[in-house]
Amino acid sequence: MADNIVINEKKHICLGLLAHVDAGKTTLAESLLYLSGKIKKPGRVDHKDAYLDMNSIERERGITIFSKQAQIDMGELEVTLVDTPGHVDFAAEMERTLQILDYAILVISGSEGVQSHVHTLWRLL
Ligand SMILES: Nc1nc2c(ncn2[C@@H]2O[C@H](COP(=O)(O)OP(=O)(O)O)[C@@H](O)[C@H]2O)c(=O)[nH]1
Ligand SMILES: [Mg+2]
Repeated sequence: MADNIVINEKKHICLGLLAHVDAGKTTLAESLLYLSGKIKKPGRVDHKDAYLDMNSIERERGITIFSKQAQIDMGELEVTLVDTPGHVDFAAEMERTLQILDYAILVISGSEGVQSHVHTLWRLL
């Protein structure tokens, strides 16, 4: 994909999380933010305190509606992490992020397997 941008001599990448709704994108984002030291306590979608599901409607419904980003410092690497909505109703919001991603993680639910929306996401990527 696009050349990576160098900011302050650090490599910078834009990393997107994509998946069918409820596969675990926001939960994975929460873990990455916690393990990198960005947040002190891991929140949970079902406890309505996930860092990136900050909108009141998102917290109430337990789903991501808006794409959102967080900055993670990983030593030599600066990562802009982008969480996206997996619900088909909000697909336009997810597609909006594709043009700025250097890399993407396509999350597959271990219990649900490869769902139809995963094929669509794979083709889009
Ligand atoms: N058992 C289990 N539940 C998970 C896991 N990852 C996410 N969940 C649960 O699955 C639901 C949806 O997760 P969420 O991160 O909101 O998925 P998203 O829609 O892809 O952002 C939440 O209730 C999570 O607590 C996992 O690895 N194991
Ligand atoms: Mg989510």
